[in-house]
Amino acid sequence: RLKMSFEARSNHARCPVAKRLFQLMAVKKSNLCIAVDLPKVGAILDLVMKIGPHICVLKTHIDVVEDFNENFVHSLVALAEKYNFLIMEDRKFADIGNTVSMQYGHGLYKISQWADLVTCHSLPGKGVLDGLKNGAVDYSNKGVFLLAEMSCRGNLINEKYTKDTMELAMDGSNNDFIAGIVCQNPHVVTNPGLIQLTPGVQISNTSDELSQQYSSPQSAIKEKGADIAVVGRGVTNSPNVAAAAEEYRDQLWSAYCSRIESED
Ligand code: UP6
Repeated sequence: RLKMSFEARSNHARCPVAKRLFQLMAVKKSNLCIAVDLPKVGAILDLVMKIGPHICVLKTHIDVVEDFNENFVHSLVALAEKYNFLIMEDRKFADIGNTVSMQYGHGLYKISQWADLVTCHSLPGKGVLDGLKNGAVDYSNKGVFLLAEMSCRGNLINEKYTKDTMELAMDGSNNDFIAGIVCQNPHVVTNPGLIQLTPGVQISNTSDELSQQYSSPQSAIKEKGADIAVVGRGVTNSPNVAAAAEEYRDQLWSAYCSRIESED
């Protein structure tokens, strides 16, 4: 997987959204996902207009938005079409099927109506995925990223949990819905059709005060095996977000090119 191009890997994807994302990444030459963890819709939309040209995925935490309204998600979807990126709501679903079905399709946010991708903990087992499928109007154009590992220091995930998560992801009844895996190590994802998403990437810091741990763009792609790197505050706290997004995009894309081209 690590030496294959995104174009070639798109043929291995079982989930239609993963196939679309591989192709989008190859065409746009971007493997940058930006996390827009900001509280106001105006600031989010303003940021997205600046970073849109550089990203393959925009990652949201819709429940940190203070002035949420439906027009906001319509604007986000319009920007996703204009700049050609996918929207991932990082909800980290982790409950019984019936509950996640409601959380995904209903409530204030109606996530399934606007997010192409969502994140999900594997902790509850297969039921959480059945619940998500149930909460989507048509799950054939939706995808899930399962968390097999986390970036924060002291997290309770162990090797068995990671391995069992991969078994869940590869299960024949789910693999058309699993777009990828959130993890931190290069050996977790072996199937070339799955996309490795790796958060905890920053150029100027190695940690924050709340246990987050960072690696550099190069290390995320070449040592940790990320296909897509998630950058949050590294871009959003920058005085020039467009320039910062471009810098991360260039570094991440060169690291991917060198990974697939190198001899080792
Ligand atoms: N995230 C992590 N680590 C994980 C999973 N998800 O940091 O293991 C998410 C956070 C945040 C983003 O919820 O939205 O990735 C990282 O943001 P940062 O770059 O500002 O630390």
